[in-house]
Order: sequence, then structure tokens, then C-alpha cells
Amino acid sequence: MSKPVLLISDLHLPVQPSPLRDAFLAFLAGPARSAETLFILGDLFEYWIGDDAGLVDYAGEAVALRELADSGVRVRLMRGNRDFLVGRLFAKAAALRIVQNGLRLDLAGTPTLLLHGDTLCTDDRAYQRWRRLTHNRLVRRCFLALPEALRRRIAWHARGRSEADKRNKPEAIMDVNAHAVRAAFRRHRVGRIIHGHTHRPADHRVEVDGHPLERIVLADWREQRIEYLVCDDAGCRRASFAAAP
Ligand SMILES: [Mn+2]
Repeated sequence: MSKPVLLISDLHLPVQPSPLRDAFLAFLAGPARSAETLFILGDLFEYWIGDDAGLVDYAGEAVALRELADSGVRVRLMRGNRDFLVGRLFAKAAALRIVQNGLRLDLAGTPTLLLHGDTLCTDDRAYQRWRRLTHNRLVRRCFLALPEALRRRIAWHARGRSEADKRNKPEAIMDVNAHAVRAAFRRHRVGRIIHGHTHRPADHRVEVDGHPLERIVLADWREQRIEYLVCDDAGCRRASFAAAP
């Protein structure tokens, strides 16, 4: 049997030391070593204000990711809505490859689409406007040209606003939109979509045009619940990981 593909997302690793960061390092040195490929589907980091600062803030993670790559595991990183500014310098230091949101691949015999997940949340208009703004090249370039301290203040502010928004918005708005899900299945002609972002881990059965399809939502990482998805010849299943105390 060939080696499995492992998938994780939404670790939201903070800048300050935290048990989650330790758990991630343990995961990279542990279960991840058995993988053929490790996919990180976005929001690995709580925020990312540029590779210059990120490489200092997350030096340990960069080293551990490189060690995993050196051990023969391919590491693929998709940017999320928190760490959409992760760039080439970090990718090089961590010896990983950045993949575009919406990667299509064959997984355990099923054509599969990998997404961060935010593009499916079309009911959240305010967020989609914010996403368009932050994906504007000029906006990005201007932001990255600011002094680090100012970038950090802006990121902190944006993060605070996003947390406040989350508390105020109706629950349904922040989940995926059923039409957007069906459209993605049709456009990419896949039998399975795997994504994170919503922090609502579940295995959904979806019927599109008479075909039974599967949408797997990855779990966000919490100290009490560290979960990853394992896909091999037998299909995809969740596995949990307990880091040593
Ligand atoms: Mn997200």
C-alpha cells in the first residue's frame, strides 16, 4: 500500500509560544513523517504580515517543516484568509511548495478539489468584499512596504475586527453556501471537496445532478482536539493526535 496523503488546516498558530505550536512541531516530527504528501489547507498561522517578520516569528516551524521535507515528505501549503501573505521566502526556508486555492488532484481514486473554504462562504458579503481588497496586488504591495510595527498593528486590528464580526454575524452566514458548493463540484468535476475555514468539521454527503458526492470539512486545531485527515487506498478518514504533555 502506498503512503497516505495527510491534510490539516486552521491551526491558527499564534505568534507567542503556545501548546498548539508545540503540538504542531510534534506532529511534524511524528505522524506527518508517514505521509507521502502533507497538505496544509490554509490558516496555519494566526496572521502573517510578511515573510520578513514571519520567518522570525515562526523560525522553529520553518526548520521543522524543512526537516520533514528532508525526510522525504512533500509539503504543500495553501494560503488561508489569515496567512494569505505567506510568500516565496518562507516557502524556500521551509522547503515547501505553495499551491493555489482550488487544487484538483486524484485522491484514493476520486477526483478531489482542495480549498481553504472561504470562497464557498458567499453569504458573507462583507467578508467577500474584504477578501477582494486583500487579494488586490497593489493593496498587498503597499501593505508589505509599511514598517513592520505598523503592519503588526494593522493585522492585530483586523484580527480583532474579524473576531468581533464572528460573534455578531448569524451562524448561517459564516457557513458555506449550498449553491457555491454545487457550483464548485460542477465546475471542477470532482467527487470530493476537502476544505477547512469554517471550523465545523463534518463529513457531508451531497447530491449534485444525481451523483452522490462528498464534502469533508477539516477540523480546526484546539489543544483538546488535534485532528488530521488521512487519505490512502482505502479512502479518507480522520485521525487524532495527542501531543506529549
Ligand atoms: Mn480561514
